[in-house]
Amino acid sequence: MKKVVTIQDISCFGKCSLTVALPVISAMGIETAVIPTAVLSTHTGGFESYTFRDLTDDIPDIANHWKNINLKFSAVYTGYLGSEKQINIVSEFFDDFRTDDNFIIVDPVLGDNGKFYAGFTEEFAVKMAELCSKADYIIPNMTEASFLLGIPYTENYDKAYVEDVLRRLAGLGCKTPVLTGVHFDDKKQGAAAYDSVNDKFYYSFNENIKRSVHGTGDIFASVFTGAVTLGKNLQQTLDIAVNFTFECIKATIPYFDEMWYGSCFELCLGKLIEMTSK
Ligand code: PXL
Repeated sequence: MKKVVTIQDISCFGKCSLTVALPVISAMGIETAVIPTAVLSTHTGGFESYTFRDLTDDIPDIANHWKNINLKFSAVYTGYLGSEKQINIVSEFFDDFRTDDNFIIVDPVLGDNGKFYAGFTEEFAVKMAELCSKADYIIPNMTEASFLLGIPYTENYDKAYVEDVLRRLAGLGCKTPVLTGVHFDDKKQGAAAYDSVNDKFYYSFNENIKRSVHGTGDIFASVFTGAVTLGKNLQQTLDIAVNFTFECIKATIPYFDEMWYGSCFELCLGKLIEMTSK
């Protein structure tokens, strides 16, 4: 059985990071080990006075135990990381758990809509860019790509701009950068990827539901990780991740007011199993 490890926070309420990655990757038939980087009472997007317990110091002990019992993973997938120290430790984890045939996937969680999430800074983005250099796949949105590259954020772009950003992201050292939330008009939204080894671009789009739903970046990255782990090719992987993310946003439409903090992804897990087994 395929096994992945995902390293990110657990926001106890709010449907993102581990409360998304664990059910989503498991539904794809993949054993999912976790390393929680922090425990928060909620995510930081719109809630106030949330608690934050940092678990950075636990990570090396967990890694050492796993080295002693010789655990191996088909993929190592990181999401929200809470401090520069944590990035250093995760970087060492990559060195310890990289094998000849596994993948490292970094979702460089930094922000959205041109702004950093609470607590992140330009210095932190520089550190995250260093971590990206060790990854096979990175999965930023346009905001995160701009912070990683130190370029201005724009919502008015064309295909040439997207491809230039993807080439620059590959220049950080990662083989296959993937940009999420890509749209060239009001009708379609999706993702673009650049296979820098073969110098080829890939795109996948679905209908654009013009509403930003919290946690959809984590849904996309989790499904992407699962599909790559199952051996899907880059086009299939993009299609499954884009289509499932779309399904989750669509399923949330009747609940938008009640669900301002997340998506109704649970209602779509059956569809994910169907998409995965095709
Ligand atoms: O969805 C990304 C994410 C993960 N973890 C925490 C967050 C966010 C985004 O706001 O606050 C704690």
